[in-house]
Amino acid sequence: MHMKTNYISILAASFGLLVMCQVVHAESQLLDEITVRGQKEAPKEESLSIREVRESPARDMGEALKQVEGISCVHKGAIANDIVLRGFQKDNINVLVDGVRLHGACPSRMDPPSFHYDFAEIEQVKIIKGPYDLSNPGGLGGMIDAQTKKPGKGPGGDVNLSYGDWHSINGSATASYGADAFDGLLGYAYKYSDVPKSGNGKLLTEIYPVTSPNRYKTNAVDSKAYEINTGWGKFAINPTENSRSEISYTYQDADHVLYPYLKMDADYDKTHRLNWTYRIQKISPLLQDLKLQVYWDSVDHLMDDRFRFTSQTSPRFYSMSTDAKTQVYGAKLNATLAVGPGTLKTGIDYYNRNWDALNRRAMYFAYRDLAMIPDVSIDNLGMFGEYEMPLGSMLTLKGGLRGDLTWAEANKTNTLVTAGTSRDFADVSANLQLTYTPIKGLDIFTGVARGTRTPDQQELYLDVPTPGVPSAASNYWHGNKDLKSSVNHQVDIGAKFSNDRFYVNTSVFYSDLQDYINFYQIPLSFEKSYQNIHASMWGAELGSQVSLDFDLFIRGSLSYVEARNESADRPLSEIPPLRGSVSVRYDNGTFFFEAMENLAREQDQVDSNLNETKTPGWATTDIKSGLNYQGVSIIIGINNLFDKQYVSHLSYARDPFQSGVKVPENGRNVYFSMGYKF
Ligand SMILES: [Cu+2]
Repeated sequence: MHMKTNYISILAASFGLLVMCQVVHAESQLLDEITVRGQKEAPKEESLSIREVRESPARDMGEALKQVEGISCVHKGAIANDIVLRGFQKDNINVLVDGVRLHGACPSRMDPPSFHYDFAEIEQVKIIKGPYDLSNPGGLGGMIDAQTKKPGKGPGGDVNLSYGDWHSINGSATASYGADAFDGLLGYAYKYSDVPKSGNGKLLTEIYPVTSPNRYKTNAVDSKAYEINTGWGKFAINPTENSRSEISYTYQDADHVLYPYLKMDADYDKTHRLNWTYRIQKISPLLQDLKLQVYWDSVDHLMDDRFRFTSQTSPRFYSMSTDAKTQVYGAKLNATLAVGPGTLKTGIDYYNRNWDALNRRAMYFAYRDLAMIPDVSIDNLGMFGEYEMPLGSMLTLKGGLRGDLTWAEANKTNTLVTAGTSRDFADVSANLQLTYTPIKGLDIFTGVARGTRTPDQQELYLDVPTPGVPSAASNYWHGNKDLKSSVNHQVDIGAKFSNDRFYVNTSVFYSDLQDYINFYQIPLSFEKSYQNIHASMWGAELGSQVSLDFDLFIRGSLSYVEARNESADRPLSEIPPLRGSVSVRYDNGTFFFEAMENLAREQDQVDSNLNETKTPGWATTDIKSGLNYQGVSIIIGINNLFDKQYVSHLSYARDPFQSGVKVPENGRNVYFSMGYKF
């Protein structure tokens, strides 16, 4: 406990130091990042560059985004980390690729949206904290948009290969060509890993008691943790100087992905993503930008318990399986107009999201099929307008309004609903933002916003009845067909102070959540479901990056959030604890060395209704070093240097697919990575 308190005070002291530091030269990519973060991004915005992703041993975008203050992830195994923004997760946040809506197929979120794209496709990730993006429906907690690479002029490409402990491999290659009239890009990526070990030397698959029916079979314990192939292409034509039409397609095949967090593992995930855009700029002095986007994506996911002891006595090779499919198609038309002293952005958009999950379980004599998610379609039609204008030389005012109509309809029957059951929703989102710049380099941001999101297919119509007699060990998990849309009324205050050499960014928010959709245990029964509750959330983040003398850089971050179920007067479940990091880096543009300390406090804010338990605090150390020379980069790093055994608070699944154990984080791991860009 004393150690932890010390760490937190060291962290706080480092921030004091950061602010006081005098700063001088050192030309590098880092300075550009500091300039972008300090001067181009609003205090409520964050970004993650592909450099930061490449330097980390992260296996997917969820894990890579943990570097950003205010972002955590749910740890389920070696890969497929699910993003948590402040205290918001799942459908409370929008996780997009180039503005495309993409949803996972698994009802247990084995395949969150960020699982379905590869690093090598991405240039950078944009993050908006809070309900300030009106150009997409939902996202009452914020938005994360991964932006894909665009080909440069002439021939270009890059090759990356990283290799690390537990035979983890991440290799990718892209090739591109760009001319005035057209450009194109092709890419391929391969990822593989054996099961990682945690700090106690045990495999993540060895976390079960020897008597647990969910334990891995002997031959599966040390099998591969995942194997993923991704291929993509992008082709664009520029019919005129100010217009562009772009089409891109990605296919991803994930094979044999293990989830110690759950009772099942994934056999495969097959993902298609297709996106077409047509954009014209500078049409007239009034109409500055017009963009049409049409997209389609689909995921086919199969999971079962073939690697667990539960499948041992089954007539077939599994006792339980779920075949889940999802598909989204949609279109958006957005325009930017110069109206009066400011800029008006407006748009209309539509999407259809279908989700169908078939659960199959071994009963006494036969297998029984069940429409777990009964082929539910959600249609959404929305419109928005957002106006931004200067108020004198120091103030910028931005305000907007969005309206959405949503329909949900089940096309199959299960024990909860009959085919044809439907719901409709009408929601209004709005915000008003004021940015005050009293002196150059200081931005003070205030915002008030109303964000909304409709319940999803799972929260409405999911059905997983108990086989046999209900008991504490076999909970019934089902949706609630009467759920209302959640509404978030949020206030944000933030300040950012920056120059060419450093920035300090701080933000505080408060959310009043009406009809927040909460997962809960129905009292005096063996049932879990969803309910609308009154909840509240508040939190703060602090982030800073500083360039010092002698090519030294310091970076620090702190994130905190507290969330309450006001209806029941207890904490909300699955809220990340106080977290922070401090890093020191020497970087002369060619050579770098960095040491980083990651810290998390104990989480004692737990939901007693779900029997959530406390998670102790922890501290880990990472080091890395590398060379960048004429397009070649070489990096070697060690994560969790002292091989600490620790768990993240967000590493425990609940009924009915609870495995009963928390999944520990990876132990010490060494990684080596090489890249060449031309
Ligand atoms: Cu699954």
